[in-house]
Amino acid sequence: MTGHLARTDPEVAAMVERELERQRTTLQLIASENFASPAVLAAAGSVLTNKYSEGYPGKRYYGGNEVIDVVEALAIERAKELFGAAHANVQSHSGASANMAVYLALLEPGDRVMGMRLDQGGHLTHGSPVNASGILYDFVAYGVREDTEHLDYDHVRDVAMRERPKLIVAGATAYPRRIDFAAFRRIADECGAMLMVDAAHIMGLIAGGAHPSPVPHADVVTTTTHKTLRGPRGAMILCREELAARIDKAVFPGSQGGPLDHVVAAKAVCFHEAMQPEFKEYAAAVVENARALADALEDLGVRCVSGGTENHLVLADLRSLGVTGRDAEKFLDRAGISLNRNTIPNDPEPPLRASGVRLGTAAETTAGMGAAEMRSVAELIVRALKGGEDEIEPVRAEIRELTAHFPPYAEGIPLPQQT
Ligand code: DSN
Repeated sequence: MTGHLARTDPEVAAMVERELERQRTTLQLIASENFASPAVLAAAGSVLTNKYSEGYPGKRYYGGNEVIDVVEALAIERAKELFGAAHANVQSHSGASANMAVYLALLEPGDRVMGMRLDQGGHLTHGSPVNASGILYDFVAYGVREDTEHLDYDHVRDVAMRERPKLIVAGATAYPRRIDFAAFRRIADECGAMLMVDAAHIMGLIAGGAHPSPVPHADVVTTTTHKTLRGPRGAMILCREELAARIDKAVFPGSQGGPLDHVVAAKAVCFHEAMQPEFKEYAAAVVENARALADALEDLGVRCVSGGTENHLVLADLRSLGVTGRDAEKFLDRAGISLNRNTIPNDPEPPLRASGVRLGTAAETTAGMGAAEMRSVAELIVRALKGGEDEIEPVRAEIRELTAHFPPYAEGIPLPQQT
């Protein structure tokens, strides 16, 4: 080990190496994760981390921002171009911060907001009672149909007309179907609400044309940049021009201090990558792989919530295998398969146990896996869950073999010993 990190702090350098090894030799099926490109990692690990730049391009509270101004303006222009948005704020540190900034911009404490039920796919920041969103605002929820497990837009409309929210939040963390943003817009208009779309999970699919865009329909769109969009860990907010000043003010000084300029630069790189023709192929392959994974699981007797998928994720109902989501998550971790437990709609189990697991294809598609590998993945998962302890080691060995053919960062990566 000869690089700076290895020389200065071999302990941390070893951890970075160990995590890279884990990512290379186990299956990454967590639906909110991906492998950011070496270019994104390089920008995120750059000297831009040294700068303070509270404010916005041309209006900073610190000197020396002539380069940072150009970087942030470039990220903003690319975000607007990529998604056809009137305004972009690229400073949000995370999806949760982005959502809270939007609420700060558009709502007064106590205002009524409508979001998707958390146990049916909504996010913590869509009104969970233990999150600031649920503490500060009066959230009411809509859900999926009991029979189809698809969003029921008549039900969404009924709740909206009854509750008259000031803001409707569309978007989810565990919903395998396309979302009809035009329907949400019609409902918002009818009940006099604004519409915010939390597109964090599907933003890469939108960028690549594999999911319809919410941008023409929503007043505000929030997203993380590290899920299907495959950028650095972070977030951004897109909005109509009329809301631009309110949104910017709610991010800084409303809820954040200095932006993470190295991450803003990495977001610019990720937008550039998402504009390339290959990204369209990538987004289509992510959806195709999720469909192949769902089909294979169903063939093996595992029910997929809503009957399958139209995006990057699959929600598998494990009750036919007699295992809870929690036990499956722990067990599969030991077999080299990384995913997370998840409630299924109307789950008989509490969230900590849950009846299902959520699987996503964004990361392993980046690594190069295709539909044939997804079938193998489904077989290995079912084999491990049915076989118990005896199957852990054999499945682990097969995962090692499979991932050896699809290593992330095959093209090289700045390792601690090199930088
Ligand atoms: N934790 C993210 C996810 O896994 O979907 C959402 O914040």
